[in-house]
Amino acid sequence: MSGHALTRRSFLVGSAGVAAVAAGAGLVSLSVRGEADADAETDKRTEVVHSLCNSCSSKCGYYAYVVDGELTKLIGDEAHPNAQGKLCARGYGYSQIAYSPDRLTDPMKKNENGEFEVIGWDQALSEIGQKVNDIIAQYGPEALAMVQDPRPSGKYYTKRFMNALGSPNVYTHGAACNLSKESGFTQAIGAANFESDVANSKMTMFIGRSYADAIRPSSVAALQQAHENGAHIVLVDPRLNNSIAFADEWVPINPGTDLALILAMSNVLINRDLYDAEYVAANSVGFDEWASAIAGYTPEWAEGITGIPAADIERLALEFAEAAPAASIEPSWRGAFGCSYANSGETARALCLFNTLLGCWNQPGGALFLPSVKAGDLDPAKFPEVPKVEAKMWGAEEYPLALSSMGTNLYVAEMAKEGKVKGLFFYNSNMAAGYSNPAQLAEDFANLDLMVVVDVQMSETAMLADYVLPECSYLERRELPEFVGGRVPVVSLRDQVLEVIHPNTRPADVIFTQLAEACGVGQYFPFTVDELADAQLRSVGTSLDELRQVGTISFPEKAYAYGKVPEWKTPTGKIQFTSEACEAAGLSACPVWVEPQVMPNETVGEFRLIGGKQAIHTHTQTANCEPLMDITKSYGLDRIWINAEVAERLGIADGDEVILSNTMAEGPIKVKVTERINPTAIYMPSHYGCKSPDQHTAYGVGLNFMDFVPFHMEPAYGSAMTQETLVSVQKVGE
Ligand SMILES: Nc1nc2c(c(=O)[nH]1)N[C@H]1C(S)=C(S)[C@@H](COP(=O)(O)OP(=O)(O)OC[C@H]3O[C@@H](n4cnc5c(=O)[nH]c(N)nc54)[C@H](O)[C@@H]3O)O[C@H]1N2
Ligand SMILES: Nc1nc2c(c(=O)[nH]1)N[C@H]1C(S)=C(S)[C@@H](COP(=O)(O)OP(=O)(O)OC[C@H]3O[C@@H](n4cnc5c(=O)[nH]c(N)nc54)[C@H](O)[C@@H]3O)O[C@H]1N2
Ligand code: SF4
Ligand SMILES: [Mo]
Repeated sequence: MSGHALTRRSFLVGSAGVAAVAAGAGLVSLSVRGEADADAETDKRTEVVHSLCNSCSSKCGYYAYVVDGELTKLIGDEAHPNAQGKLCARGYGYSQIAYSPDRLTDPMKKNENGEFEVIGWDQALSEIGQKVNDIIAQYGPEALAMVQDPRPSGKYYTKRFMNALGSPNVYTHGAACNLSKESGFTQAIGAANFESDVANSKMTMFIGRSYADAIRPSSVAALQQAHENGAHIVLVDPRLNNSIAFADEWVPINPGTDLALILAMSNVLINRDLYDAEYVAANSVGFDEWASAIAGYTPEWAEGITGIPAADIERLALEFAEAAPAASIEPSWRGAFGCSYANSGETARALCLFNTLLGCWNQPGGALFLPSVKAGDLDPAKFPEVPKVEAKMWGAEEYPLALSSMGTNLYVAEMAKEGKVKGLFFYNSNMAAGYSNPAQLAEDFANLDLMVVVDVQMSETAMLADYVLPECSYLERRELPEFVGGRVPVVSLRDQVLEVIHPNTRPADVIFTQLAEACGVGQYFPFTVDELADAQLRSVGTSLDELRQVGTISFPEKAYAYGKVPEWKTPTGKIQFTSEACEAAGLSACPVWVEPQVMPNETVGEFRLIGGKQAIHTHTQTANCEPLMDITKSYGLDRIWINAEVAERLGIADGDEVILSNTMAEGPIKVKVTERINPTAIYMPSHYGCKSPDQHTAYGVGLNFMDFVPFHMEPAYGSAMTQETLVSVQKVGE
């Protein structure tokens, strides 16, 4: 156990460990949190506070060093399962948001000329409260909705606020991220996700997932370990991503065709009797139906669709059979089938079924279901229960496979257009830049009677709002405890690192409590965030004070053990090769080949536009961060990628400027010419094209991927289908 790995029982020892590590690193000596020490030579006061990064959903834990009130240093928390002692560049760079000159500092209201005016909190709250009540009186609480990107306090308070008003409409970012993947997995295995045991595997295949670009530090460490252990690591990606540093093979698949690859590999395993028949018989339903449905999906068939030679598809399947059960297809996150295509949900289902053929669930080196801990029941006298909202969320009927924990907020935009949703709140979400067809979204949102955005900077979504409410940055607030699953599950704290910098900013818990009061439902919020945090922590045997001392507390008694047969939480209690819900939603009962909605026609110069993360940026939210944008500018990272042979044919050289266009949008952009991309695709990094002039660093750099994506939703699953789009390029001056 590392010096930072603290358990409840060992926490006193652990606290000393923190001090030892810090002292060893040449810093001032430290006692436990809160007891600041003075540096004798400089007379500066140093405090060390545990917090969680807010630059992406991994929310890595770290220790923040604050010298005389200024943030000076971050050190990754070794006890945090996602950080394992390391942070990525974004974790460091994004911390500067606290000091950004572009921060929102006061509540604002849009006037009749469409300009924002600073107003006081009292006015903002009472006007929003009045409008919410007018909407409820006229249209009912279903006309209200919330879009939020889950944050420790935010996910609790936003849902409680909406439910208290009587609305079930609480949405995450899923429709533009991993909604199809998690919904498809749930149909097949009754769980929204799993984790491949990459480090201990003999073979792992990544389908559109790059640990080295779309970083989580613990994942990068696992991949490096796998590489050192000699695992066979295969990257299926139209683009040679940076994970190749720790991988053996690149399979440059035609984008949108991963389902065909999985079906054909499954076909090989079944035809050659190389699958775990005993495991399948004991744990699943519908296998025979699927086996006959995919009998025609031979490697030769798949070659014509995927562009991968049949011999390679067969070889990969045989290598899997050889390596099983210490092998799996990794679950991915977003890139290939989180929300990209008309076949994304079905690709997710097929992936789980392929892993089932390997018999790899909960096997060393296979695919694991890791434990997590959650808060127990709280005293209802102090934390009154909000009455259950019976109504279904918008989109639940039209997209029945979409997990209700995420929902499809694109459908909410449709409902705004149709006048059924009248009041829309956004928390930590830039939907108007990060979802398909931002221009249409702006038109849809213009129909709202009330649009409220809670943000830290003037996002594109905030620009459209009636009211903008400024949150203090994540370094200036303490939040509810965050429970994190893993080999050893933990609970970790985002504590307040810095004093509030702009006095008129407030944290989410205060904003939503005060909004609730202003809307007449304050009776459901008679507690402070500290009281709630403490109650949640006591329900799992610790306390806020204890967690504040150490930052992360683990639950070793809940640690993962290999070999357990999972409880399949599907309607049949088994792994479902066939799903009644899928059939009822108009899909095939078992996953079969589904064509992408559009396919590029090379002869007329069409390419599929694909996206992907860069290691130094997150979505739309870090482009305004100067230290990170400097890296973009130094390396020309906003360029699009074009295959070298294609470029030669089109007379385009590396560094040339082209016009990228389709029926939706067009714009100038420089080109990186490379052999690292499939010739049918053009890659555009997904972090640029900011249209908010108040973001002085990000504004106008590069193009926004989403401008080129039509507004449409994946049948049954409800995702944005962000890569069902074609583009062409023309050299500037031709
Ligand atoms: N163009 C583009 N679109 C994307 C993606 C992309 O990479 N590029 N990625 C997709 C993926 S994978 C996902 S998960 C979704 C994510 O979708 P979003 O959650 O909408 O992510 P961001 O685009 O980063 O926008 C986050 C917003 O929260 C604000 N914010 C940051 N910190 C705080 C805070 O402390 N408090 C509050 N209240 N607000 C804060 C930021 O200023 C920003 O406006 O986007 C998807 N869409
Ligand atoms: N640096 C960074 N890291 C992040 C984030 C971030 O914004 N920036 N966001 C976090 C979040 S919320 C998410 S969802 C994850 C996303 O994690 P990933 O899903 O790994 O991220 P992406 O870069 O979107 O996609 C991975 C790869 O998919 C490839 N790809 C595109 N289309 C296809 C296809 O049709 N088939 C196949 N096989 N591959 C395809 C892309 O070329 C890319 O290399 O990253 C997380 N980590
Ligand atoms: S992966 Fe990087 S950006 Fe994401 S939470 Fe961890 S340190 Fe922050
Ligand atoms: Mo995401």
